[in-house]
Amino acid sequence: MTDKPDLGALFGAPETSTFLGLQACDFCGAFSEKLSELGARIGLIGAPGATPYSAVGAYCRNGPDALRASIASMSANVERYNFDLGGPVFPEGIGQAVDCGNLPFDEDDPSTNRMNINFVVAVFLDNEMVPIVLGGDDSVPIPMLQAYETTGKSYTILQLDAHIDWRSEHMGERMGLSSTMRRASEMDHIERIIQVGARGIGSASVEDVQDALDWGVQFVSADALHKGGVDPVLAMIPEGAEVIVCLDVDALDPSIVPGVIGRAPGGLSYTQALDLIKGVAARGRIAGMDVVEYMPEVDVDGLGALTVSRLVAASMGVVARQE
Ligand SMILES: [Mn+2]
Repeated sequence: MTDKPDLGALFGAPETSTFLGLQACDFCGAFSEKLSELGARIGLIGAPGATPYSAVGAYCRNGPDALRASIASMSANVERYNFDLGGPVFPEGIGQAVDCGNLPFDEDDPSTNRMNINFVVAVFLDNEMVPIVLGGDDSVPIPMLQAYETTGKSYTILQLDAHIDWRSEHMGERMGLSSTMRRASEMDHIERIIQVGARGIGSASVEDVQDALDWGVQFVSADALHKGGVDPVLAMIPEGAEVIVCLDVDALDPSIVPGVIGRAPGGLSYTQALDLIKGVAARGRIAGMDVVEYMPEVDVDGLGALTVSRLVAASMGVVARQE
C-alpha cells in the first residue's frame, strides 16, 4: 500500500497537538489564574475516562487525541470560510477558544477522575467560559453536569444518543455510562431533559423508559426525527434556556461515525446534528457540550473522527457566535 497524500501538507498545516491549532492551556497548579488571563470564551478539555465498567475498561481513552489528530490538517485554515457557519469558525479570532489538553486519568481511581472533571468544568464556568468536554465514555458527563450546580442556575439537557442511559446501576456501578441521564435527573439544577436519537435495542428496560417519562423526559426517537425534522425538538426548548448538549456520537449514523462500540443503524446525519446545535443557540444559549463515546480503534479509515471533529469545530463556531 502506498502512503496517502496528506491534506495537512497540501494546506501547509503546522505541527500541532491542540484541537485546530488552538492556544494550549495546560491543566496544572496555576490553571485557574492562567485561564482568566487568556480571555477565551470556550474551554476545550479532553477526559479519557471517568467511571469505566470493569467488563470493558476505558475503551474511549484515546478518543480526545484521535479527534485532535483528525482535524490537525485544518489548523492552517482556521481563519478560512467555513460553509457550515457562513464565516470563519471564530469570527473574533482563534483566541476565542483554548485547548487545555487532557485530564489525568487512572482506570483504577474513578472518584479522582470524576473530581478532576468536576473541578475543571467548575473553573471554566467560574471564568464565564463554555466548557466543551471530549470523552472518554459516556460516564464522563456525570461529574461534568454536577459541576453546573455551582452556578445557581437551572439547565436543560439536550441529549443526542442512540441510547437513553437511564439504568439505575449496572454491575453494581451507579456512575457508569448506562446511568448518565438517570443521574442527571437526580440533580436539582437539571430542570428539563430532551433525548433525541434513540433507536433499536439497547440496555434500557421497559421500566427505565417509564421512569424517564414519569420524570418528564421528552423523547424524540431517531425515527421521529427523520420523519418530523428538527423543529419539533427545538420547540421543546424554552426561549432563553441554558442548554447543555450531551452528544454521544453513536447518535450519528454508523455510516458516518463507525468508531463506536455499539453501532446502531438509522442514526442522525451530520446536518441534523448541526441543525439541532444551531437551533439550541438560536432559542437559548449553549452552556456546555460533551462529546463522548468516540473509539478510534474501531473507526473505519478515520471517517468517524472526521465527522465528529468537524462537528466539534462547527459547534465551537456556533458557541463563538452566541449572545
Ligand atoms: Mn449511546
